Formats: sequence, C-alpha cells, structure tokens
Amino acid sequence: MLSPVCLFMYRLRVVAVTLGVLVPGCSGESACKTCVTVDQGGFTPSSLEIERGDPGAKVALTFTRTTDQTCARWVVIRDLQRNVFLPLNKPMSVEVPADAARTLRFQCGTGALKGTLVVR
Ligand SMILES: [Cu+2]
Repeated sequence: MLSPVCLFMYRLRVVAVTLGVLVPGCSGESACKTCVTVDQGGFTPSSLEIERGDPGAKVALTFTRTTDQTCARWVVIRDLQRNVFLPLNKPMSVEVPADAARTLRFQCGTGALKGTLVVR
C-alpha cells in the first residue's frame, strides 16, 4: 500500500499537473506504478512492471499527456484493441487485465513512440 504521504504527494501532483506547475515527486516508493507521462521524449517510464494479481485482477494504466509537442495524442494498445485520445494534462486510464503474466505493448498513433507493461 502507498503511505499516506506518498498518496498525498501523488494527489498534489495530479492537481499540480492540471494547474501547470511542477511539484517534486515522492521520494522512495513510487506513488503510481502504472502511471505514464507522455511528452516530447515519448512515454515515461516507457517500461513498466507489475505483479500478477488474483484471478480477475485489473489495473488502471494511466496516461497523462503534458505537452502538445508530441505526436502521441493517442495511445494505441493493440493487444486490448484500444485507441485512447489523450487530452492535454488530463489523466486517461485504460483497464488492463493483471491476472496472468503478459507483456502489453502501447504506442503512439504512428508507432514512433513505444512502451511496454509487463505483468509478471
Ligand atoms: Cu507518433
């Protein structure tokens, strides 16, 4: 579980992103293991890894596009047959089955920017 401080910092960052200001991230444990930022450099982090959950488990894979200077206004997840538009600075979540080991690839509309989520 997230510590209350990390959770608070995470919420603060969500608000801060909306307002367009920078807030330092939580040190130590990452506030969100399935959150991806989309900017000029592509997907950050571009490679995610999570633990497999119980039967039926799902996780929310969340993308936040923070700039217009990227071709990734859409994220395409072929394995799930999902194309998701990413509004500027608005976190968009995709439900991902997490009850079996798998590697899920995601990419921008043109395929120039790529990332993976590994369920192990
Ligand atoms: Cu692209």
